[in-house]
Amino acid sequence: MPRILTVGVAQLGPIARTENRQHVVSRLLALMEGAAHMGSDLVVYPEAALTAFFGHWLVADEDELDSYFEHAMPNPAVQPLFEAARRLHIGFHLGYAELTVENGDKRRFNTSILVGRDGAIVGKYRKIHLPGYAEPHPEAPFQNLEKRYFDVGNLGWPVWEAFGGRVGMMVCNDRRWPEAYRVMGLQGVELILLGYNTPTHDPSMPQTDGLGNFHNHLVMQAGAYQNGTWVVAAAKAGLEEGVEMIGQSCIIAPSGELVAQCSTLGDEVQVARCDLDLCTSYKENIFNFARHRRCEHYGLIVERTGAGPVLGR
Ligand code: ING
Repeated sequence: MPRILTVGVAQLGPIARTENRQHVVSRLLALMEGAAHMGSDLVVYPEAALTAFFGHWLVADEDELDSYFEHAMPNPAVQPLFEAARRLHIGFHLGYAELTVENGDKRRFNTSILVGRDGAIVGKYRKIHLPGYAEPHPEAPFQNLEKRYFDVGNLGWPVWEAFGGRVGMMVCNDRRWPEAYRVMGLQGVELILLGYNTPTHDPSMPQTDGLGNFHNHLVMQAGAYQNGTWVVAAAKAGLEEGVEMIGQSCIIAPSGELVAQCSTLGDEVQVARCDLDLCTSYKENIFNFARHRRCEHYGLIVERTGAGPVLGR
């Protein structure tokens, strides 16, 4: 029985900092309806899909900062998404800012969840690679204050049995780091879901202006191919609160080929039939970790470079 999953990548255009959750959720519902109309079993939303990407500016007031976070998931504002998932029998991936209390302390994470076709939460991931800095850079045209607003994710990169395959998640900057794919690849992942908010300009590396879209697809196509997995990536795109962000949301096959891509900078859904069994030939042949990956010989290189522990030992 072929394991074919029809997946919708749901790109969002800008969300204004004054846009309320109800209006954003209505946009997400329209995308979910569209994806369901095209036969999707699963729809993938971006990182920070409920609010403007507030990491791009300084929020000095703690109450205002907390207003960008979800204090529970689900909650009344997003409940219509969970109900629609049940009604349409479609699962979804959602990125959002998570505020929780652990051992009496407020913790803040850049989080994503995977929700099944029955509307129940299957799994949660908290972003590990937080780009940017904790103190504002006044000279920059916009900020990236993720190190100020979020704690480093503390859930690792789990892989869940879901939707007939092995599904994992990462968030935005994680996609630039091969370890993120490999930790899930070592768990047999077949479908990686992610969202991103990526400015076209990186103030720290102006020489990469014009390369944003290339680097975006480069890292995900490589990660997909080198780990024999599908990758579905949804952008928050367009000019959001003065920051121009890339689009090009896409669905990438285990071959590394782009099989679907958004072509606007607004709310747009594209769908592809993802045959999860296409992963198997890559995992059993060219990227057969057990047969070809010789971790025991990596140590010398690691010791010479002083790099961290080698995965898989
Ligand atoms: N954003 C960006 C990303 O990794 C960035 C940070 C911007 C990196 C521009 C490189 C260039 O796509 C988030 N939210 O991680």
